[in-house]
Order: sequence, then C-alpha cells, then structure tokens
Amino acid sequence: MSRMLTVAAAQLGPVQRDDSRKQVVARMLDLLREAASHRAELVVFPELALTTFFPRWFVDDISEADHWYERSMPNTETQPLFDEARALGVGFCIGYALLDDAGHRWNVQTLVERDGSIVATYKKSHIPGHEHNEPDRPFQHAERYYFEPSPDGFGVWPAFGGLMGMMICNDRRWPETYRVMGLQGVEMILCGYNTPIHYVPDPSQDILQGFHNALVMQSGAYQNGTWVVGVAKGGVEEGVDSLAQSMVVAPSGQIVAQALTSDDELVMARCDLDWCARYKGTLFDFDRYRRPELYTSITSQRGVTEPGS
Ligand code: CDT
Repeated sequence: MSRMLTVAAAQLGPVQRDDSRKQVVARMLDLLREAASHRAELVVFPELALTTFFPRWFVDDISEADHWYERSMPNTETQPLFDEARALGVGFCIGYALLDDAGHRWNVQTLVERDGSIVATYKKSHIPGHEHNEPDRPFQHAERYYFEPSPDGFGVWPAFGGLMGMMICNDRRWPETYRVMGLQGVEMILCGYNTPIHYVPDPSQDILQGFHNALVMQSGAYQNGTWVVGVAKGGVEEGVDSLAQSMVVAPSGQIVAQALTSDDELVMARCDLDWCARYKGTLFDFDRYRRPELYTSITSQRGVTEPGS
C-alpha cells in the first residue's frame, strides 16, 4: 500500500527591507506555478516569507514595527496566492508575522488545503534570541521582543491524505517538538526557517550551521517515523548571510532532496506517507517500547538540576 504526496519545499532567496509584499508574492506565485507544473500537491514556503527577517533590527517603540505583521490571512496582498493555489489545486503552507485583533504578536505558519480551505495556523513555540536591544552585536536577533511564545503546543491535523504537523525554525532544534507530534501519529512535519550563519553568542558554531540543520531534522524524522520538510529563506538579506539547504527528509532519516542554491528554488520529493509505518511499527513502536514513567522530568522541569543541588 502507498499514499503518495508530492511535496515542494519552496525555498526563497533573500527578501530585502524595501521589497514589497507584492514583489514577494509574485516570486511565490512563480514557485507555486512551477511546482504545480511538476505535479506538486503541497508547496511549503519559509518562516516570515512575506518580509525581510525584521527581528534583526530593534525599535524602541514596537508599534513602529507593526507594518511587518499581517493583520489577517488571507489579506489583500496574499489573496492572489490563495486564488492561484486553489485554481491549480495545490495546497500550501506559508510563514508570516501576525498581529492579532487582541494585540498579540505571533510568528505563525498557516496550512492551506488544495481546495483553499485553511487547515490550521500554528504559532511558533520556541522563541530564540533576546528580548532587549544588544547594540554591540553586528545584528540583532530580537525575536523574543517581537513575538510571544505559543501557549497552544504542537497539533497534528488530518490533511493531504495523511497526518500533518508544523514547526517553525528554532522549534526544529528541540526533540520534544517532534515527539509531541510523534505521539499524535504525525506523518509529515512542515518547517520554515531563517537561520543566520553567524551565531553571535558562539561563532564556533558558524561552520556547523548546515550540519546542525540536517542533524536535527534527520534525527527528528527517524526517531518519530515521519517525513520532515525544511524550507529556508536563505542567502544574504540586508547584509546577513542565512543558511539555505532546504531539504526533504524521509522517515528513515535520509535526505531525499536538497537545495543547490541560496536563491528561490524548488526542492521536490514524492513522499510515501505509508513509509512512516515501517518505523512507527518497528523500532519506534512507541506503545511497546517507550518508558514514559522514566521521562517525567521532561515535563516537570525546564532547566538543568544537577545531582546534589
Ligand atoms: N528564526 C529562528 O528561529 N532562527 C534561529 C537562529 C538561531 S537563534 C539566534 C534558529 O534556530 O535557526
């Protein structure tokens, strides 16, 4: 038996500060049409796809940043994407900043089915970086100033003939992200990211960015028997070089397709969702082999407690 889903990771090259949403949506429409011409059923765009990665700048009055956030989805600028996707019968996933009616600021991804209906909007759970201006840095990573962490957790939704999950950028580095979805039977996890290659707190990690990106998604896929689709906004954006290397990872942990450039590029794979069962039903048969009674500290404790302290 096989349940095939053809997925396209629609990597974006840099989006500069002055690029309008209309210009970015035009690039996304090109990728969507190209993906549809290759029979893609699901096109996955990156985190904060519609704008530059604005947390690299600090503003004293956060309302000065309001223009980076969407107030609804779809909206006037993104409606063409929704219309074209429905006309082509292609679903998509898009990451963006959301300022909601209650004034909350979220980093989100919305998943849209092939008929144009919204499956779900996921809010980023692990918010990296810092809360305050750090003027000595070459660039800021002030996500903790611009976004609240999600209170919702990690859902899994029936869509595209399988069980779909979402995570956003830094979420992919945390094994709990995958496991909570794994415990809901997830078969494909969609993840957009913006990862500056220069990691200011510890530059020794710079040359390892690509290795760590693959490491976390490959192990998360394998240990939970799920497909993972990782999609970058890469290249040099406002002087900051960001990792590309978008990829599709199989439930075996193998990379089955990977980007060659740091620009707009489609990374496509034909994914058999039934392949997940090979791992979920054997080595990672959770019900048979897991020992949750030994893992209680994972949910009762946040930081490290050393013996004797
Ligand atoms: N966007 C995002 O979450 N980026 C982080 C950068 C490292 S933390 C400063 C990431 O985990 O890739």
